Amino acid sequence: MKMSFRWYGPDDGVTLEKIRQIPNMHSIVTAVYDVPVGEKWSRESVFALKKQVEDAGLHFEVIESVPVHEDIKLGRPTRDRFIENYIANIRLLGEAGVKVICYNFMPVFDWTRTQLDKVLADGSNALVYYKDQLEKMDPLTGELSLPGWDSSYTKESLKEVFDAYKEIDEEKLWENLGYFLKAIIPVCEEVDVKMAIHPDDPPWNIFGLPRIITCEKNLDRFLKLVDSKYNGLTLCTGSLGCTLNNDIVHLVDKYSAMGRIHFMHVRNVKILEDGSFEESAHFSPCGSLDVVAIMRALHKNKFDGYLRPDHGRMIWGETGRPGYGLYDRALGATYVNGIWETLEKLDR
Ligand SMILES: [Mn+2]
Repeated sequence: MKMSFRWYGPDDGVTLEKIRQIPNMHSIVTAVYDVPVGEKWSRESVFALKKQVEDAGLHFEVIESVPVHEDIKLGRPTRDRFIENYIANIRLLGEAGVKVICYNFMPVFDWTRTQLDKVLADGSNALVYYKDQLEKMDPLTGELSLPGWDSSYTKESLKEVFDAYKEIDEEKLWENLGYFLKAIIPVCEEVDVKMAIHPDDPPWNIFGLPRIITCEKNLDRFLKLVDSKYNGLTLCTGSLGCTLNNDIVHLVDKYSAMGRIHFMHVRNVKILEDGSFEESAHFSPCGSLDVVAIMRALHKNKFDGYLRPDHGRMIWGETGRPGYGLYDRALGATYVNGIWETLEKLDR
């Protein structure tokens, strides 16, 4: 298990120096953030990023994300140009020593929450998804914008892309994902860069848009689209685990035994009675997931991929990017390190 931490680049208040001081920290998870979705990243930006990370004593081996242009998801005739750019980025990142690329295939929006600063009983605040709040949200008229969403959409362009998705059902989205994978995975095999798709978050259709990376049956189907270890998963426990329909420990065990998990996102969520959820501290009793059982499954299968503590709460008065403060994620990393060390020693 190689511990890693997401870093949003030089503008991130959580600096590389701070991240390095978390025990057992191995890799930085980052991206080039100033290039529009679908375009080629420059050699200068990628190698400057690599140098910064390595100068801080950390490895530059995981990219999250290289975003997939909407035309690829929609299967538009223009997709081939964007796939060519995507392949150029894979080759460039491979040259820079990157081992894993995380990406997702969610139409229009990345992860969705209904509130970013819900105050919990202990005075910390966290990201939450309340079904009743979601029903009142309309991205076409509201002012909704979440971190991680492509902020380049105007109201008109958002309406245009929503209209385009009226023609795309789940089967069509599968077809477009297959087309994309068949083009890129042979290149990944050639340059030794593993692709790791992030599950849809939350794992159900939202605002009428289809979502397919949601459950065991669909993960099986995904892995068979191109049956290569280079076509793998980012197993995000909080994304797949916010519904009781997914047995996270089983999924982690099954896919790590197959060698198809290249990147783990470990966080906890508390599932509420109506199917809403709140992000919680990593410690198992704080949420609905058994983090020890998740780590035990990885350990049993000799997981040697990357793992990062995913979203944390805001604690101790910290402010900053929702979900991506320093303190609670550092506590999460330390908690996971402790579980892993225990498993290693019990095994001897
Ligand atoms: Mn995640």
